[in-house]
Amino acid sequence: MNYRSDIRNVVIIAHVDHGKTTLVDAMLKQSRVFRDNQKVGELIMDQGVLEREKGITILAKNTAVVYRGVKINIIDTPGHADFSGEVERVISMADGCLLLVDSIEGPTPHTRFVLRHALRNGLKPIVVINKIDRKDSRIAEVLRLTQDLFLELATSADQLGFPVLYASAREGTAVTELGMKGKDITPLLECILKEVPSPQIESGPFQMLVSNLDYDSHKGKIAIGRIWRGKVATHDLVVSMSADGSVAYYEVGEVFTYLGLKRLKVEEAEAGDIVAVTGIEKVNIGDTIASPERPEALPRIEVGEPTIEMTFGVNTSPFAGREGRFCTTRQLQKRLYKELETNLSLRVQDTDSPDTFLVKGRGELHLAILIETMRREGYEFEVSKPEAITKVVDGNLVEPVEVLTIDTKDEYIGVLTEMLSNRQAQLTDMRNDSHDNVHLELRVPTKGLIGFHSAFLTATRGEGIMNTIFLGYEAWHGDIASTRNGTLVASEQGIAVTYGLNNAQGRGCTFIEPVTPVYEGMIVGLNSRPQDIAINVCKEKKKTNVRSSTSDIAIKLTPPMQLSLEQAIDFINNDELVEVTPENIRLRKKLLTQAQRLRSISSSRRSVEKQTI
Ligand SMILES: Nc1nc2c(ncn2[C@@H]2O[C@H](COP(=O)(O)OP(=O)(O)OP(=O)(O)O)[C@@H](O)[C@H]2O)c(=O)[nH]1
Ligand SMILES: [Mg+2]
Repeated sequence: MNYRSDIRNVVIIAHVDHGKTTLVDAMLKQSRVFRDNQKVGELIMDQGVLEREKGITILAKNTAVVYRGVKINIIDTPGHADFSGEVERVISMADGCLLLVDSIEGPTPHTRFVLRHALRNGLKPIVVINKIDRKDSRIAEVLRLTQDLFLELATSADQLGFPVLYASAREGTAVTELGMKGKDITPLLECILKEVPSPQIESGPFQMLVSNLDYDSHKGKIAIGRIWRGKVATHDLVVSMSADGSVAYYEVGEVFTYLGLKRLKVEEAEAGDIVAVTGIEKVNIGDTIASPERPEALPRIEVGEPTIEMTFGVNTSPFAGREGRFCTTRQLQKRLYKELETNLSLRVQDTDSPDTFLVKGRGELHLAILIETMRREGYEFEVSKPEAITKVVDGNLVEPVEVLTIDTKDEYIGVLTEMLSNRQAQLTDMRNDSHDNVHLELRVPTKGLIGFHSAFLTATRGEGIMNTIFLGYEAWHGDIASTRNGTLVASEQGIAVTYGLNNAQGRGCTFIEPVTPVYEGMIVGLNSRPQDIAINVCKEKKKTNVRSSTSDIAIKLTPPMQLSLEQAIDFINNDELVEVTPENIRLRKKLLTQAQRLRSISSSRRSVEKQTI
């Protein structure tokens, strides 16, 4: 075995918002990979439109900096639990990891999840306590908690001797001892050079594991991954080995390595490096590309199972086809199956209905991002309420369970406890500090978390942070009754008017503005009572000869509650759908006419009565 001392491969892992992408900014800026006058801003690696809008990383990405003649390949990962499949996808490219821990929040259940994964993959860890510039930081305590986490998770004694750095990613500084004045990020780069093992390489015929894919309109598919053995050069003949054991021959087009935000075209690249190659038309993540001399497949990338599912169907609303560019079953099916090529923790299945597909993901945000991406691409479709994926193990029904952590103010404990007990949550830990802050940890079945996020934000008036992480499967805890009120349902197709909406506001709150086109069965508001009621929001005031008083003319409507896509998905019940188009997000009943809905209620009642007889 040989080592390449001119390369280091590191992955940055942490809980959401602990500062991974900001730390990459600091390394990129210090390595002067930008022109002096280039405006790069912040969170440079978060280039996706949704990443920018939401301020979170969604996809893991590669970059590289050169420090003292050594190329450091850096992989930035998302910290949100819904995207943990991304961490699993890229971790095998690295030899070391930077575990970031926020100096206030400390290690979280997600920090435990990513660290466990990194240690199991044999990565050499470096701990970076970040945000030390924050006044309320509690560095000593956070370090102790991180050490405890290592004691719990280390698989060998040498993993316990991890180096610790203290950083302010935002200021671009890191120090090795607390109290030292930070100047730049050099101590971190030095530490990476010293602590992260040089990549081990095997000489022999070329072999690389594909960990990511990209597309280019001219170059076609681009396979990205680490070379484990040998070299690859332009025009080399290679074989690609897929999951079903099939083998295809290709000629390599171009070979690229990383530097800063660019890919550099190179004539050849060698084992230990992370490269992007073109010319391999049919390749998927997890496939091995190798020399035909020794076509041996590397172990495939394993990612955890999805926990929730929902249906994606062709839009069946009366407004179908009006706003989308891609509306047919074939287009929807093709797009969903294409997503599987890069979105490793997603699953798509056909259903009994040819127009509907079952899509499974790691959480509501995972699926919501897919929906939002598709709608921006011009797709129009309808989705159902997400549901937890249950399984039968040894004849017993089991369901996914998650750890929920909440940080909020003391005053919300009462309301949260009530909400959570209705959702079958069990409190496992509760800690207060001297400033009326409370930290709660609970075990909750995934089904109890569906729709919880919006309710949580409302209950805590935005003064709370919640995070969840998958724990495992447990015996079915029983059904949860919906606690949501009924809806206000449009009884006729037409254009909503102020008078009609004002009537609706007498019953509850509304979701739409005047002049919004509506159809029969569309949900236009939330009733203040448990039942659904049909209401004609297109109804105009009767014109009479009697002159109306001014108060009659100037009806003042309360501004509507406008639901975002995620809130809409959170909101609906099993008998409802969200209609998604590039222009609108509408909520609707599955059964559009009131007669159909009444018939369905009475038939379900009859079946309950039959069972009780
Ligand atoms: N005060 C302070 N804020 C920081 C520091 N590092 C990051 N932040 C802020 O923390 C927030 C989250 O930073 P990100 O770099 O996006 O965090 P992340 O870990 O990449 O988040 P995800 O990719 O979504 O998991 C941003 O508002 C940063 O400006 C720091 O050292 N000090
Ligand atoms: Mg990030």
